[in-house]
Formats: sequence, C-alpha cells, structure tokens
Amino acid sequence: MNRLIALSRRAVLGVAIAGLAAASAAPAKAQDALEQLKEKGSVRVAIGNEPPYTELKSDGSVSGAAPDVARAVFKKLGIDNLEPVVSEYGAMIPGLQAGRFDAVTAGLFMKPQRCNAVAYSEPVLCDAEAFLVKEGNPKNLTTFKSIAESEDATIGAPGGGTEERLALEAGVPRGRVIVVPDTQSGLTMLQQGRIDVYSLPVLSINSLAKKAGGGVEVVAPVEDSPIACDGAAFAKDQTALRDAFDEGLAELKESGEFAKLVEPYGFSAAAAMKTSREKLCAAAE
Ligand code: 6CS
Repeated sequence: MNRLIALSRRAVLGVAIAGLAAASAAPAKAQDALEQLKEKGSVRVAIGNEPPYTELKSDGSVSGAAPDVARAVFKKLGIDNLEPVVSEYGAMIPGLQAGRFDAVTAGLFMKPQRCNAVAYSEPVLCDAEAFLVKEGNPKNLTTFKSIAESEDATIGAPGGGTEERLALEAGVPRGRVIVVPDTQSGLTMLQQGRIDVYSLPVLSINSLAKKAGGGVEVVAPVEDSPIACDGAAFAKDQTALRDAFDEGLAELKESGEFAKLVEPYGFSAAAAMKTSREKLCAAAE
C-alpha cells in the first residue's frame, strides 16, 4: 500500500512540475514572438486591400492608414518590414489563429465577439458605415432597416464583415445579402444592377465613389449603424507582443505623429484617442 501512495505522490509531483514549467514558459513564448520578429526583421500583416484603410501597391508594398501606423509602431520595436497578406475580413481571425500572419492591420473593427477571439491593440481607425447606390437611389435605401423592409433590395458586403452582420441583424434575408470579395467587384456589381447597394465604412465608400466616375451616389453615414474603431489584432496568447505594440502606439499618439499618419487619409486621430479598447470591446453590439 505504501508503494502505491509513494507512486501516486510522485505522479502528482511530476504533473505539478510540468504545469509550473508550462506556466513559466508561457510569458517566455510570448516574449519570444517579439524576439523572433526582430530577428526576422519583418512582420506578416493581414490586409483587406480596401483604400484608404489598406492598399496593396503594384510593386507588392502596402500602404493605407492601418499599415502606415503599424509600420511606424513596428519600427519602434525594431521590425522594419511589413509583409502584406490579402485576406477576406471573415478569414482574418482564423488566419491569425492558424499562424498565417502575425497581426491584422486592416481596419478590423473591434466588436465584443472579435475581442474574445484576439488580442486587440488600443484604437487606431474610427469610422461610420456608408452605402454606395445608383445615382438617384432608385429604391431609397438609406438604412439597413430600409433594405430589410424592401421587397427585393439586395446588399453587397465583405464576407464576415461588419456590414454583412449589420444587414442580417436588421432583418435582411440571407438570400439578399451578397458576399462581395473586393471593392472593384462591389462597384462593378452595383453598376451592373447585380446588387442595389454596396456597404463599407464611409471613407472606403467615398474612395470608391471617386473612382466610379459618375452614375453612383453615397449615403453616409448610415443612421442605423454605430461608429466603429479598429485596432491592430494579435493572436489571443500574444499579449506581450500586443502590449509592446500598444506602448509604441501610445508614443505616436503622444508625439502627434499618429495624427500626421492617419489624418491625410481622412481619419480623425481624436476619435481614436478619446476611446479605448476596454470601451469598444464592452460596447453592446
Ligand atoms: O471590420 C470590418 O468588418 C469592416 N472593416 C473595414 C475596414 N471594411 C469592411 C469590413 O467589413
């Protein structure tokens, strides 16, 4: 009997030591992430390729307000190069969790559900929602509710994006919510009458309307949708990397450099600086 007790005590001790080792390794693992990125000298960032939030240039480099802020922060952390990975918004969180990229810097708006799945930085870009419609807005689509109340109006929105969710929550039947892969497709589908409205954040719709060269008009802001803010998003267990990013972001905000980066794109630095991750992640959806 004593041998049995001795064995079970040794087993318990072994499990305890293993647990302690794992626990002490966790912060080290997170800290390693920053060290590994520093050694590599580059960070893989998910983008939606949706100006002015993000834009993949023809030479393979990335611009846009979100990557420009991320580039400035990562530079402070000793990481000079961004490697853009274009992704659908709905695939960004799974991609982060699968290690396809190290961060999401794309205007992925903070929502409680997303906040539970990733480690967000403090806010970077804030915006309201908008509609792009045909000139004259023939079906008088001005809110998500008006689309739901219409007999047949269809809305185009990014797959897994905020606008898709807002449309479904407003009661638009799934069959009338069309997933649109990119902004050019959205504009073309609207012009060809395959969708009655294309919804994105205000600055994205304004940028697209300028490219349309006529025949469309903008409804902004969409009254029955909230102003939302993004942050850079990291894998849930990479809080040390996220905290380091937050320190660099705070320095940019403090020095005025943050405003110089985002305001030329049309974003309000003050809007991001007067709110917080805590407020945005707690806000009722
Ligand atoms: O966070 C989102 O879901 C939305 N963000 C942007 C910048 N564009 C569309 C997308 O649905």
